[in-house]
Amino acid sequence: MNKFLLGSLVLVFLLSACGTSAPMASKGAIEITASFANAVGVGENSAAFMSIKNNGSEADTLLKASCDAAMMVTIMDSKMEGDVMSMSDVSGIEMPAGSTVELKSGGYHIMLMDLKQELKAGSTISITLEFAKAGKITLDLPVNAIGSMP
Ligand SMILES: [Cu+2]
Repeated sequence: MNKFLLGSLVLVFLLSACGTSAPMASKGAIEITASFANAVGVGENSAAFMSIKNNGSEADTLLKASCDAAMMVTIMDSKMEGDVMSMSDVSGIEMPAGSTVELKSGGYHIMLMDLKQELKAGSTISITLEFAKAGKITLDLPVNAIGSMP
């Protein structure tokens, strides 16, 4: 993809209203849409949410996530135990061919721990996802006021 086309896609995303289903990043068979991170202060933890689709005919795996703005980044799953929500690290997220995995509140998410900078609502944060087959995909996530849902 050339730079001009990439720039156009970013512009299209910025111009479109919230709730758009147009992909905000894609590479190989992987397409990422509707993503955002929660606004928090320095030293706090945030979570990033998104929808990841594997359009390919082969399975892929989300191996890890990285973000320069956080001291540590992990992929986590959440589940309810009784009426308590607990989160645990996962070693990766399997993406069967043709599947869509939703990273959302109460499920999988990218945990951004110990932020080095404030995440202000309305700004963006750069996160890189690494897939076994598709490789690295970097996207600029919009930062939303905490508590807002995708
Ligand atoms: Cu978490």
